Amino acid sequence: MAKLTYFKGRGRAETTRWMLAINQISFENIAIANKEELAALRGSGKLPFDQMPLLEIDGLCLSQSSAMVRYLARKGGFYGDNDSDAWQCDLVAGAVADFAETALQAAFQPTAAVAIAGLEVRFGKFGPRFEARLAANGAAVSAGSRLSFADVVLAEALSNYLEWCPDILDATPLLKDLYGRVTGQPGVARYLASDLRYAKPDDQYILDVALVLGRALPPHMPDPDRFVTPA
Ligand SMILES: N[C@@H](CCC(=O)N[C@@H](CS)C(=O)NCC(=O)O)C(=O)O
Repeated sequence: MAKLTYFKGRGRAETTRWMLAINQISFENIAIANKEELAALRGSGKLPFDQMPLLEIDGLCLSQSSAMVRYLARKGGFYGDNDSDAWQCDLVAGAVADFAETALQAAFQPTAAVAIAGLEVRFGKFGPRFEARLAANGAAVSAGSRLSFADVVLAEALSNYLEWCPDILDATPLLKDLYGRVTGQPGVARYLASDLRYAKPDDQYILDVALVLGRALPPHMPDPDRFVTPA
């Protein structure tokens, strides 16, 4: 069974979870809960850049979420059929990474209204372009001629946007349809309904991350430096 080590939440591990899910690869979440556990993990030599997430699979220790996603894409045949398809997958996945960052940061905003406003602006930039790409491609997928990891990471990003802005896909029907098809894939549907899927990030998640990394909390939270380790 694969092992995915990260905080107790979605964050930068979530695209890998969706790729494990679509590949129907069983995995367990290992949640690092404090500085001591992170220090031990770093001491194990499994993190080449001292960063999480870590994916242990096929006897390998994989780091960098984008590399994990691509490893799983190659493994499951989700990287298109030729170099041109693969380039398209990378193009879309690169745009998705930019688009997804706003959703990753949403829970760290001072209020829900600020988070939602930021997501709406970001969707206004990228949503119509993803929609246009689906229309132009004609294959109901964002890259190449069949479902790829680009569609999976796009749907993962959209799942976060939808939690904050439930109507956000109403004006982009092709994107909405793609979202439904990815989340309807058997492995993904099973994952989303399982205990492996963490809830939408909340203040507790932000506290967990700051505690583990010894970092400051967002400035709007009480006593923002409470976990910062003096140099
Ligand atoms: N590009 C990396 C970013 C990894 C990253 O920044 N991880 C954070 C947690 S979300 C971390 O481990 N930070 C501690 C550090 O950078 O030393 C990825 O996507 O895997």
